[in-house]
Order: sequence, then structure tokens, then C-alpha cells
Amino acid sequence: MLDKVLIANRGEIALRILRACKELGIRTVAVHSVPDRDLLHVRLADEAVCIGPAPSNKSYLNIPALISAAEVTDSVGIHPGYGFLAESAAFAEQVERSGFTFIGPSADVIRLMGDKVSAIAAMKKAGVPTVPGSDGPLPDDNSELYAIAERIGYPVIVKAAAGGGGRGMRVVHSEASLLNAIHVTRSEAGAAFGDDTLYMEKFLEKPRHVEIQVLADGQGNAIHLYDRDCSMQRRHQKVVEEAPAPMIDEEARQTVFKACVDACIHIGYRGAGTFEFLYEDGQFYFIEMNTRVQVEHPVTEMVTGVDIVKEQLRIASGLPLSYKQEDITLLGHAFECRINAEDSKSFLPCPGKVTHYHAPGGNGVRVDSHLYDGYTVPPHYDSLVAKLITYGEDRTTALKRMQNALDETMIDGIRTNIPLHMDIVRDANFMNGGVNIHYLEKKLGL
Ligand code: MV4
Repeated sequence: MLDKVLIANRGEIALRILRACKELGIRTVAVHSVPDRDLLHVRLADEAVCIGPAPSNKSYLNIPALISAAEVTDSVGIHPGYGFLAESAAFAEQVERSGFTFIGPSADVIRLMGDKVSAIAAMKKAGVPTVPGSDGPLPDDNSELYAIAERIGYPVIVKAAAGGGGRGMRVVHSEASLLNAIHVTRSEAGAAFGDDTLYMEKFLEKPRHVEIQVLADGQGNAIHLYDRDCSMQRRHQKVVEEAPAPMIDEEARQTVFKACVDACIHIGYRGAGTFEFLYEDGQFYFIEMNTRVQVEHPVTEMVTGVDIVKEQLRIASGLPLSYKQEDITLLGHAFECRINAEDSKSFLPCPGKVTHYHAPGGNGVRVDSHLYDGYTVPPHYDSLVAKLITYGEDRTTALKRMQNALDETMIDGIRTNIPLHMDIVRDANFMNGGVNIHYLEKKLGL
């Protein structure tokens, strides 16, 4: 097992990784920016190193500072968490070149999946169903572009190969707006990512966002941990997630599970990963793969009993997967509400001091949070302050427990989006299950 792990992240996920390390007897190194010195995981870690000032690009994104911190502490592994450098092939490469273990897939696989054109091509080759599209980068020639869109059929969506997660894309409803949309998206992509490669897909109008969690050990073993539904989102930010995805065609589901596992082997995947799909009219369409642990991983842990972060640490230590596919049984249902320090109506961030914090509890309730009485939420980073996760033997029980848990939660001193969650978990359509990706924005009147 890795002897000492540097946690290259902050907030709840840093604490989550710290807890997994402690369970496995791994020594821990926290790194933090100046305003983050009082983070809970910094206090609980065996060692802590300040890596720079508040701005992320000077601290959590500062590769030389992170590698220096690993060197001075004699760390063996580096866990990137999510966000920040988690999907940076350059970071993975520099970590490995400096003699440390990057807790994640190889830099090559991160790069393959980071370029959405190559990711889709690899998935198609591996037998994963994809969205009908350009099957490669868009050419420059106008008549060729018209022909591609014509073949796919309007509406189409133009996406940046270097984008993902909703950045750098544009829907095109007719031939008249095609060339301009491509032109504008290309400039934006070039400016934002330094890569103006684009591709085109059929625009699915009312899909659900269903994703599949996988684990692979890079030694020929790969398993899936079933699916999650993350359709309840606003401006590409997930708000509520659940596992398993409700009301999915069972045959399509089993077929896509197998395709994801096969694809892991095909691309030489190692670590925890997520295949993102759009699901519409009983069909799955691959859109992207995430090569990191995700915010919403706990809902999968609740319904499978697998500790995903512990598996990541075991895999990075060179150990084989603890489970075979037949050991994984899906039991019950789980929800996660992302509690953000933000105004529940305007969605504006609300950093500040938490004067009083009381976490909910009881049967089937899990809280992943770095909050404590007197903690000050800094203005510099993501506003996620807690993940409230509930489990139940069925969806109704898990949802009732979420309603109760939200009612019990007290976070005083800052505004949070708990009022929004209280509304969502009592929404009749959400309670029925299976709403699409546009539901929340429509409900909010956006
Ligand atoms: C799409 C789509 C419809 N058709 N692709 C947005 C985030 C990025 N991961 C891909 N996205 C979409 N791609 C096709 N071919 C609709 C979206 C989309 C979306 C996807 C998942 C979750 C929320 C979303 C919100 C708006 C649009």
C-alpha cells in the first residue's frame, strides 16, 4: 500500500480522501492556500504544507509547488480529487516523471479522454453507443460542413474538442445559422482552450444525464458500479444526483454496462472513472468520460457498499480490484443534495463565517462536509460546503429521508441553497423520477 499520500485538493473531497487514507493506514499530507489554513482536513492530516496564496492558479493549480510539497514531505502518491488538476494530463505526467504515483489513470488516457473527438472515436471503436455526429473534427470547407449537418439532421450541436462539461458548445437549429455558429464557437474554443478543434453531433432535445461508474485496476480487471442520474442541474452544475438512475430500459442498461467495462479494457483504463451518457427514448448515447473521482460518487457507494476512494488508493498501490463483477450487488436507492454557500434564489455565492453548524443524522443519512462551527467559507473557490446523502431500501424511503435531513440541517451565518433543495425534493415530477436535463431550469423559469 502507498505509504504516504499528498492530497492535492481542498474542502469536502480533501477530507473524504483523508478519511480513506486513514482507514488504509496511509499517512497524509495536506496542502493548502493561505486562507485555507483552517480547513478541517489540514488540521487532521499528519502534515500540512502551505503551497501559495489564495488564487487557485498560485496554489491548487501550481504544479511546481505541489511537486515540491510532495518532495519535502517524502510523499509517495498524489491524489488530485476532482476539479483543479484532476484531469490535467500534464500534471499526471509531471507527477510520474518526478517519481511519485498519480492516483488516477495514465497521462495518455487522461489526454485521450480530454480530447472529446479522440474520446468518442475510442468509445465507438470499443462498442460504446455514441451520438450520431461528425465522427471526427469539423473541416474548414463550407459545403462539407453543410453536408455533415444535413446528414446528421437539424438540430445539431457544435462542440469544442477541448471543451466538456458544457463549455464551448452551441446548438444550431437550421442551415441558415450553421456557419456563423461554427465561426463563433471556433473563436471561443481557441481563446478558452488554445485548441479550436470542433465536432458536431445530433442535438438531443430532451435527454436525461445518466452516467456509469467504473473501476479498473490496469491489470485486466474492470467492473461497473451501476448508474447515476444527474439530470437535475442548472447551468451545467449538478444540484441533486441519485443512484441507481430510475426508470431506465433494463435491456439497454445491461448492454451499456457491459460496453463500459469492455471499453475500460480496450483503452487500458486504470482507476475510477465515469462514462457520461445522454439517455433518450430508451437509448444511451456516450458524450464524455471523466477520468477522476466525481462529486456524486457517494450515491454509488451507498447502493453498492464499495468505497470508491479506497479502491482508487488500492489500485494506485498496484493491488488488484477488491471485487469481481458478481460481488457487486445493487441494493436500495440513494440521493445526494449539493449544499452550496449561495443565495437560493439568485445563485450568487455567499461566503462568510458559519456561526453555527448542525448536521442531520439518523438511519441512512451521510454528510460529507468540511464545515464546523466558526469556519469561514472563503470567496476564492467553489461554493460547495456539504453533500447531504441519504439511503433507503427504495427510492421513496431515500427521498423521505432527504426531506427530513434537509429540515434538520442548520447552517447559520451564511446563506445556502437548502431552500432550493427543500423545494426540489417535494417537487411532484422529481418525486416521480426520470425528469430530463432541462427540468430544473424550466421550473426556475430560466
Ligand atoms: C448534448 C446535449 C444534447 N445533444 N449533446 C452539456 C454538458 C456536456 N457534458 C454535454 N452537454 C450536452 N450535450 C447532444 N448531442 C445536451 C447537453 C446538455 C446537458 C447535458 C448533460 C447535463 C446537462 C445538460 C444541460 C444542457 C445541455
